[in-house]
Amino acid sequence: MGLFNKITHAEKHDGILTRIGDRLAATRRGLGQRLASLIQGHSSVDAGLAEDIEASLLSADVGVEATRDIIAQITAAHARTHAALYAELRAAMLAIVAPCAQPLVIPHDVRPYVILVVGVNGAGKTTTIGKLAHRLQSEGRSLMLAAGDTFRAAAIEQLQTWGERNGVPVIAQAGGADAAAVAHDAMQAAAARAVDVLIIDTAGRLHTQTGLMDELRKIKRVIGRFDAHAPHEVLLVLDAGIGQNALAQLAHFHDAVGVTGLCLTKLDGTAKGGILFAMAKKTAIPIRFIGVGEDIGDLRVFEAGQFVDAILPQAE
Ligand SMILES: Nc1nc2c(ncn2[C@@H]2O[C@H](COP(=O)(O)OP(=O)(O)O)[C@@H](O)[C@H]2O)c(=O)[nH]1
Ligand SMILES: [Mg+2]
Repeated sequence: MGLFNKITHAEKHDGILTRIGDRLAATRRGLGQRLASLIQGHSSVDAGLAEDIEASLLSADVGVEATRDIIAQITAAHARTHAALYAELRAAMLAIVAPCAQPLVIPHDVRPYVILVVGVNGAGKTTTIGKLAHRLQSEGRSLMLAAGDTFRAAAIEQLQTWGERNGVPVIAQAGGADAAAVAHDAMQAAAARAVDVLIIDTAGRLHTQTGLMDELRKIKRVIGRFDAHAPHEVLLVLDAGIGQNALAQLAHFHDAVGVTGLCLTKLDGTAKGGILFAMAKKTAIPIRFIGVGEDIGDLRVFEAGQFVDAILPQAE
């Protein structure tokens, strides 16, 4: 029985790995396979190889600092075999993202645990909420969603659709309503129904950024009146494909509402997955989840080793 359990667990792990590898295929091709073929036939790093590796890392949005770290580590390692060099490369990449692999832990004695989801239009907030609701529900939590993106009626309907798919109540008002009022209603309803987790969607329009940030601050204040520790998580959703812009977005949202965790979406559609290394190096902010597709199951807890292995082909 014990052995059987071990085998199925290992198989399950392999399955996830393969699928993540498939989903991250663009970054794997653009970064991982380029790195692998560059160091093919090398057992140590000379100046020419260092330059080529640097160019590959930079073009995949790994960023200057993380790139410098990786080059320094594989150069200092003085590997003598190709396998050792490859292992050093993996270790150097892992060392950068590992500190950010801090999963979202929702304590059982906080009710409702409030997650405020922020990010610019199109980043994937509403989709991430739908996936996250599904994930938390399958872990046995009761959920409620709040349609705090009141800017467009379509945004409210989109969240309601996710609510229906998950069988989760959605607190909403008509389009154009005050988002903070929706948050207020939701806090009240979540307490009345004793739900475990309340996830609040928000608007992300960019052209009135000051207005947006003021609105988010107001939502946060309203939530805080119900529970001084709420929101317990301010989850910033970022489209991984936007490259270095992701760092600027993080800075803006962090200044306004204090981001506590990240979800990097659309990693399935970009070769620029290297941005996670740049973010990790620059900010060390917890990366809670990655989005690897549009389906309900396409939200994964960010695991550093799994991520690096999905990007970097296994050494032959
Ligand atoms: N391929 C892919 N598409 C995604 C992912 N996350 C979101 N999307 C798509 O991105 C678009 C915008 O998502 P949405 O949740 O409406 O963004 P919002 O404006 O931030 O709420 C939608 O078409 C989603 O299906 C992801 O991880 N992978
Ligand atoms: Mg939305």
